[in-house]
Amino acid sequence: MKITGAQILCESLVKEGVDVIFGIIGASTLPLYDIFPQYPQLRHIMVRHEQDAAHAADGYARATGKVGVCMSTSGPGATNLVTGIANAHLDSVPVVAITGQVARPFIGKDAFQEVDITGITLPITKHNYLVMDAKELAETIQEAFHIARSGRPGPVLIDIPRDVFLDEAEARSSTKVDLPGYKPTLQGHPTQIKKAAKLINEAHHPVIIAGHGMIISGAYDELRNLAETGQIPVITTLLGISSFPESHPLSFGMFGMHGLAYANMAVDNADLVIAIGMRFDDRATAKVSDFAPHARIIHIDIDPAEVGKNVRVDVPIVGDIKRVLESLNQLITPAKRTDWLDQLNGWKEKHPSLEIRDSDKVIPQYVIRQIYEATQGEATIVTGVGQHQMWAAQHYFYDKPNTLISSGGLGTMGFSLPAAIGVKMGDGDRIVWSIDGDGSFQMTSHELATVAQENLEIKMAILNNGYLGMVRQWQQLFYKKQYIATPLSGPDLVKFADSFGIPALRVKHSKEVAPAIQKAMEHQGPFLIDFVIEPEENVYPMVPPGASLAQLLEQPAKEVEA
Ligand SMILES: Cc1ncc(C[n+]2csc(CCOP(=O)(O)OP(=O)(O)O)c2C)c(N)n1
Ligand SMILES: [Mg+2]
Repeated sequence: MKITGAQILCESLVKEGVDVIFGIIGASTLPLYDIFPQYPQLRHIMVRHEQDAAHAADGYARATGKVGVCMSTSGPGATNLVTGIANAHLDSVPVVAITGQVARPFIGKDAFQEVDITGITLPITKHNYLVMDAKELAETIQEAFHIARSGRPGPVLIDIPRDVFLDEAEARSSTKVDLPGYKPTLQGHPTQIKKAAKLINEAHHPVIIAGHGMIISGAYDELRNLAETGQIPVITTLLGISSFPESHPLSFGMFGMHGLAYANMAVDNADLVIAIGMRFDDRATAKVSDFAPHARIIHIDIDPAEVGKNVRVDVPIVGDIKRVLESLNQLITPAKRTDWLDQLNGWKEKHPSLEIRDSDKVIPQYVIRQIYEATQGEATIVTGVGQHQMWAAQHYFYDKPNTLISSGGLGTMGFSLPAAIGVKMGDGDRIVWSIDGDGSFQMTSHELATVAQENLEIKMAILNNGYLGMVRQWQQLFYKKQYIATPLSGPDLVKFADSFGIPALRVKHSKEVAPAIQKAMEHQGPFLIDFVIEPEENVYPMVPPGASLAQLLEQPAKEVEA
């Protein structure tokens, strides 16, 4: 039986288990939107900018492990998606982006709202398609979802000309996607796993570095098993946070440019690094030639392209982390490693990194800690990019799996609010706190309209320092304190939220912090708190650009308030 391209698309989406689509309509997608009422399983959430549709799909995917879907019209709608697609690409998030294209006869004519979106997104998608025949739609969509979610996940874009939505064809799909040339390796090579086990069993000072891949693979139990059997300290990347409970005695927090002192020291002094599902990003390794100078390196990752890309690796293992660790764990001999753990705990005592000073003023680290106390670590934290992101990573303690959602690779300001919408839409049971900077918030704050429209119970904490704070910090430390283009004004956030019908509070004193958080939690529905924080507070520790992990700056005494 023949049906229209638009129907084929909707049926295929339903088949793939899609329940939410984030998007904005336009001329090229009109024929598609027109039949949405026939598919009540597909809930369309209208956002206020296509970038946010992509971030919402990204947040949805990270929270659920399913593929997130975003949609736009041709031309500006499609180009607006680009930042969100790039964000998903750099953080390996399964997103399918569907763009309308001008009708086939107009392609290549610089038609109204025509852009070559497959050309534009080629380097920032795992794969993309321009579907020129309705007959190919069903199979293409099936393939796209398969590619997005399998192996190392990532975004896939499908560009569909307007008239393809209207053409009729049979909805032909296959029982199983079989793509020659795309067969992700899932099982690690047994010889490599044996070599790795030998190195681990013989190591005196091993550390595990857990990255985002650990969360994507859901290998929480396997990680814990490896760490506990071998008594190996666990350190995470930014996106590896919440892969291992931070209250566990073997947890030593995040390392990297704003890593905790003892985590950086552990990596710097290790004789073996077991890097799992991480890609040695420069914000993590710091000066790459000095990274873990005394260590052999085992690298476990599903993407062979990551092996040896940034650092030399002694034992690469390509495969799905969960499966690799299952095999590896069988070969690990129980160990104590008391001296090494004592040394790490000694560094932790000497360089606490997470102490918060007393003050009547609103100290951002204190705000984060109070949100942690009030939510008892049960919340999912979704951040923007900047200082507040680092404070949220450092000062909230993540014990529950997959509870920090943040833009790591691309560092996209504006990510928090739309991603939080996606998280809440994907998993309504989550307690969602968007922790945002005033600058990041202003990039996508129009999404308050979506939050209000869907009455999404998202709590928003804006750490308002009146600055593009992270950049101001660099100006202070490395550009002679010339604050050029970083002081930031903005709307009265309480009035602004109120204009969307969202209740809000402003907090200017330390004693108001906890009651405001309580109030936000007691309120059913969205709530915003404008925390007017110390404007020139800095994020420490910090590894200056070009320095090694060991050369980190800790909070200088003179910056600590008298
Ligand atoms: C889209 C985008 N533009 C610019 C930057 C560069 N940048 C990184 S952090 C930052 C400041 C962020 O300010 P804010 O959101 O207020 O956070 P704060 O650092 O003050 O906590 C800027 C401009 C970026 N990461 N993303
Ligand atoms: Mg700011």
